[in-house]
Amino acid sequence: MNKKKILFLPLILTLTGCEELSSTTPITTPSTSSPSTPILSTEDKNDAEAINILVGGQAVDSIDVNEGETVDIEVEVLPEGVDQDFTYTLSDETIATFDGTTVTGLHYGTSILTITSTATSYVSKSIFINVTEVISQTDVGSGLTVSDPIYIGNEGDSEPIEVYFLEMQHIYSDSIFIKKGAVEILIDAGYAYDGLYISDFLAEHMEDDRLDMLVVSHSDGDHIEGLPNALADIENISLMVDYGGVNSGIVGNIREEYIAKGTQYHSAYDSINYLNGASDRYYLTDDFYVDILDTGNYIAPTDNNASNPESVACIFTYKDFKFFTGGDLTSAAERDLLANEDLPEVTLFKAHHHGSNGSNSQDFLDTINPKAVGISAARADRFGTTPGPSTPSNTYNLDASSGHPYDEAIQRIYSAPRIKSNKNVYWNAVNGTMHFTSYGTDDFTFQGSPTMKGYYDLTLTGGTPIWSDELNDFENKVTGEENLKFHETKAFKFRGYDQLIDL
Ligand SMILES: [Ca+2]
Repeated sequence: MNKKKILFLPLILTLTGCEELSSTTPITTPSTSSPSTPILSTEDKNDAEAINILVGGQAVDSIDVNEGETVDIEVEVLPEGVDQDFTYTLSDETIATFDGTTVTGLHYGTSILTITSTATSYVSKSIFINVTEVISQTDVGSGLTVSDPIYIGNEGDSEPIEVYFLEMQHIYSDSIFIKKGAVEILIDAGYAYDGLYISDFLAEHMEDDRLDMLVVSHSDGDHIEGLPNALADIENISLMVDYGGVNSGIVGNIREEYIAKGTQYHSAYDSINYLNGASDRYYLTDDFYVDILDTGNYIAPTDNNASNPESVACIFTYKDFKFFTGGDLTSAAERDLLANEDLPEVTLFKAHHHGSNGSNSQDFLDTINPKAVGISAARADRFGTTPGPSTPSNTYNLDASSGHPYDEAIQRIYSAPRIKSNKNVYWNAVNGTMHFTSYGTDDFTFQGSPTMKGYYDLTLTGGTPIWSDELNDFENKVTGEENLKFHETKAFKFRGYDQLIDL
């Protein structure tokens, strides 16, 4: 039994907005499980030397409380046996309130509670009250207006937006995952084998079991074949937007399966033409939305399959952060976009078509003037189209004689105004799965991960791949370079980029 005297306040309110009471007026302590205010001998009054704030009998320096929940506190006076009156202040009443015995969490943040002896002002104690937000979805809206977003509830007001470029197993395939708290979006899903990894990734990274939006950019296999595997454990999807056309193949099956479970579905064609209840803007939350952009190329409802120029182009906006992603759009489609849309500058751009030379035109890049570019390409891939072990004879693509990203496209990306100065170019082959984070500014932080596959740098061995029995791989393999910018790694030497690009 703790021999120290525990006082269940009287406290004297000094809170702004509260009625101030005279120093001789103790507040009646609400009677809960606490004992009533103890009567102490008056000769000990004003002799307090220190106080502690207790939760569950333990002195604390901070309290963690969820929004809407309460914590009871007590004040311990030292030395024991002293009667005392107190005042208290809270640094932010919008975050938490205190009624003399109970702290109530109101809103995410930290407030400081200070309790001070009325008789001896230097006898005081301050603690942090940390209020944790409660993430919960109460409903699914239409997404058509700011007041009826797809995610209704608190998705995590304090959470940043995060954009992941997932490292794919195949040389060129594509999958992007976006999350803002419990609002989660998947864009494309690579090849079938990639879908298995994506499924594991979703299980690890999703806050809940509802995918809030699925975007399918176009019908090429390296963007859609992984969908069934990727979505295998996803029960619900709130909104699906894709390239449109008739229901057929993998994507047609996905549409039918999820529409039957209540998914709101719109094609890109319907979205820019406001048909069948669609809109060119969908609100995920009240301050996070996606605009479907008019490329002029979206396939009609009667068409089948969408190729590169018919990819869905969209910009995700969270406050001042903008992410442009447009599948495999070609330079011609980029020109159409420039003609049809007044494009803003963006924070992050997914290089079109894995950094292809037939995409990523200079006018387009200069207009959207990205602060960072991510290149979704796994180069170099020893596997070709089927993942498997390295063999001395499987030098697929080690010579880098063709493909993505392409030298001249890289040069154009590095010529875009902001990239020219900041050189924020990232590439799965070097950076593994790439993770961009922003708290709603036109800025980001970047984190790479060790590449699952590594890449192969022929400059390490004089331009010729050399097999190592000891490594059971090529000596040219480069792995584990974490969190490094493209230009800070050996990646650019892979194809002589150090000579091509004025770094
Ligand atoms: Ca969700």
